[in-house]
Parts: sequence; C-alpha cells; structure tokens
Amino acid sequence: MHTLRIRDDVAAAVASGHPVVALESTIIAHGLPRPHNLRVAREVEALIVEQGAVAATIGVINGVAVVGLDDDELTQLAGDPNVAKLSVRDVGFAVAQRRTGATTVASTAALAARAGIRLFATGGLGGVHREARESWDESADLNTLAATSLTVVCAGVKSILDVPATLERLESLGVPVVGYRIKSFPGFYLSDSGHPLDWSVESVEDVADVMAARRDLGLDGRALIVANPLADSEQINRELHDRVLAEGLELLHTAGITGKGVTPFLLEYFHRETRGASLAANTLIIRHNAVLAAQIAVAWSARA
Ligand code: PSU
Ligand code: MN
Repeated sequence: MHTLRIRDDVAAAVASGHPVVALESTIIAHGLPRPHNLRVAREVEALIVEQGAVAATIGVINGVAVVGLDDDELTQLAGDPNVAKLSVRDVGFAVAQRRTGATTVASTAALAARAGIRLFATGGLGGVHREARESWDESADLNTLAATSLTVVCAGVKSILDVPATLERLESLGVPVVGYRIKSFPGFYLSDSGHPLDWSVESVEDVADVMAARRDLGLDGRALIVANPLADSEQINRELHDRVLAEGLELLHTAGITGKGVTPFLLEYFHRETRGASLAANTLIIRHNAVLAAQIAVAWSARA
C-alpha cells in the first residue's frame, strides 16, 4: 500500500543534508479563516525558500500521507470547510480509509520525523486545556513531542490553554523549551506570558549548538521547543485580549463544545471578536517562525 509520499525535492534535500522545514496543515484548515489561510500557507513556504531551505507542508490526501503538498493539495485543504482534523492517532485510519485531512502539530511532527526532517515551524502548540482537571483535555501534541526527534519553532501556546500547566507537563515529559531572545515563555498573541523559562539563546547558532549537544549525548529522542515571541510592538492589546478570552471560554461552556472542536472554536472566536487583530498577530507569528526555523535549518545543515 502506498501510504507515504515525500515530494521529490524534499526527499533529495533530506538525503543530501540540505535544510528542510516542515509545516502543519491544521493551522491552515482550522486555525485561520478562508481565504486568508491559503495566502498565508503559500507565503510561509515562500519565506522558507527565500532563506535557502525547502518547505514541506504536511497533510493527508486521498489516503496518502504527503510530506510536501503541492499547490493543488494546499488549495484543497485550505478551501474545504469540512476538512478533517487529523491528530496523530487519526492518521492510520485516514490513510487506510482513503480520506483527506489536515495534520496537527502532533501528526505533522511524527510524519516529518519519519521523512527525516529536523525542523518544524508552527504558530502555537496544543497543550493542557484550562478545565483539564475535570475534562482531562490535553493535546496529543505534548506526548508526541516527547517521542519525536526534531526542533519545533512556536510562539508558545495560546492563552486559551492553561499555560503554566502546559509548561509543567513539558517538564514532566522531559521536553526542553528554550526562549529565543526571551527569558520567559511567549504568550502567543502577547509577547510575554509572564512564565519564566530556565534557558534562553541569542542566535540560530546557539540553537544548533543545543541540537548538536543533544544529538551527541543521545538526548534527541524528544523534540526541542524553540519559543519565538512577537515583538512588543506586534502583540495585541492586552485588555482586548483578556476580555475576548474570558468571553470565549464562557461561550465554550454554554455551547457545550468539547474534544477536538475546542481549539478551532476558540481560535475562530478570537479572530472574529478582535476584528482581525488576532488574525494579524497570528499571521505575523507564523511568518516569523517560518523564517527562524529556516535559519536554524540552514545553520544545522552547515555543520551536519
Ligand atoms: N494552536 C494554535 N493554532 C492552531 C492549533 C493550535 O494557536 O491552529 C492547532 C495545531 O494544529 C495543534 C492543534 O496541533 O490545534 C491542537 O489541537 P488539540 O488541542 O485538539 O490537540
Ligand atoms: Mn483536546
């Protein structure tokens, strides 16, 4: 059965040690509104290419896990309002049953690692949900990153989640988090979540040093999370942020939404209620993270 397709240029780059950056497709299908999502998907790929790396957006198309979607496939995932959200446990079913779907951080990381890709750029990771004490809702992103060998660039996790609980879980799972030119965990829409990090770095060479040390010591079976904040001038207004967050969480309860619908619901609420401010911030985040991941990939491949 033909289950995995790695685009030719991606396979060639991996084989020859050239820089490659993986991108997820759930952020496109479920994290950003149409038709803006397709523009962003194309734009971040172009930014990665500009830095001298190959961009590989990952998804499942008609029962094949694709590492390096072509433009038609990207258009299909971005345009279909009913596209499935496939976390890591869903991929086997989607492939066996010839389905199409977008991959989350968890499933993208797993497929990227399978293809030999070392860098992955995303917006925000999934994490521990705020009501997790009752619901046990914790994203599979965390467990998967604890078992996947790559470096993930993100802007932290959205404040729709329980940020300190997510950091605690990452610690328990042995997943390292390093601030990129910041000593605390970024707050996604806000440049600083206020939660301190133990480690920070100042350059992409510093990140490559950490990757090399972890590889040499056999510690790289887990992902390395590079947390890249928005600049202060790029973050959204804190009062607006806090108000919309409170309303969104309240509405979630009223609407009785649970499970994998929670994250897309809250993201859409944010985009609507901030009248585009959160969308602008989200887009900037993805662009910044793609550029940084590509620069790390270039630094890494120069020494590998
Ligand atoms: N956080 C965001 N934007 C997103 C997601 C998370 O700021 O688009 C997506 C990612 O694909 C992530 C997934 O892997 O949501 C997590 O969903 P869940 O909580 O259902 O695991
Ligand atoms: Mn969940």
